[in-house]
Amino acid sequence: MKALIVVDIQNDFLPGGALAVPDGDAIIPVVNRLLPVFPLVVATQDWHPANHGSFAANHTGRKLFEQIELNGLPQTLWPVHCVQNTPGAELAGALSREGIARVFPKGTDAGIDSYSGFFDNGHRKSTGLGEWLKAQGVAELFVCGLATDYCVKFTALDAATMGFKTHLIEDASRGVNLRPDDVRKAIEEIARAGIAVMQSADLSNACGG
Ligand code: VGL
Ligand code: ZN
Repeated sequence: MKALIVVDIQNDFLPGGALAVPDGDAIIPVVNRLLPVFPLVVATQDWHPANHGSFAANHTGRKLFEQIELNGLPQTLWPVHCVQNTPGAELAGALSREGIARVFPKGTDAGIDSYSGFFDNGHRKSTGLGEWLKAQGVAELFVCGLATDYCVKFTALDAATMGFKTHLIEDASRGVNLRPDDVRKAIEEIARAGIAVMQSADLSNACGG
């Protein structure tokens, strides 16, 4: 079976949000059109405690977007975002929730970040997403959402590593581009991992609209 993973389409990643992805809201109508094309859709939700180690505000003397080491792993310091039970952490209001079977939270452990929807950045703990998808009989995954150069990239790479036939839907994703070439480089890295980079129109055409 095929499934769609919708990565982190949350208010804080939309224009006006705490960690806004440029043009991030442009993907919502594209994703809404994709939802009915798939027999199964899951979403990931960045879901941090307020004391999360990825927040610059939790490290005195550190600046936004600086690189530090957090419990032995490289860590970019982000603005406070997607704090559990705050409006910024909610899935975007314009996203069609009824098409989404299950939501998998990630980044819940204050000591380690989790860009991938499958594992934390140290691959220490699973979120349960991969095991659940396999139990549903899913063999082929389509990944889209925010942000192409972080959570979408690492979700797609882990999907491929877990043995799913994996596709990235490029125009249903947007990136942060902290450095101007980050999205382009992320897409190249994704393609090098054997993941098919495609556009939403390819899918709707293949599925007859
Ligand atoms: C993300 C940075 C920090 C993402 C999440 O969803 O891509 N990026 N937390
Ligand atoms: Zn985060």
